[in-house]
Amino acid sequence: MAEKLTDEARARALAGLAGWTEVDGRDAIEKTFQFANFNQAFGFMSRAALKAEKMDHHPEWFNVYNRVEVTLATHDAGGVTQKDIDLAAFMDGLT
Ligand code: H2B
Repeated sequence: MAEKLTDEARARALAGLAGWTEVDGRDAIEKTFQFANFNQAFGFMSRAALKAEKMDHHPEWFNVYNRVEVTLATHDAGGVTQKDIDLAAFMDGLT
């Protein structure tokens, strides 16, 4: 099972990811993606969903029209692991 990152390792990983921040009161990271329209937002979600399924690692997310709010944590580990960092980087690469 993936191991929870230490505070230091998580901070270091976040420093290399644009726009991702720690969630208040929870060991998780979050980012809000903004797109031109729903079509773009849903295309992003579709591509991310295929990757998530392949990784067996799934996002928590909320979509309204052109906005996608994403929270990443590894539920089995109770916090942020390298899997979350990898999925975050993949999502950034889609934009
Ligand atoms: N996604 C996330 N974000 N965290 C998990 O711990 C997790 C998951 N576990 N997707 C997977 C599925 C697990 O429940 C299945 C049984 O492999």
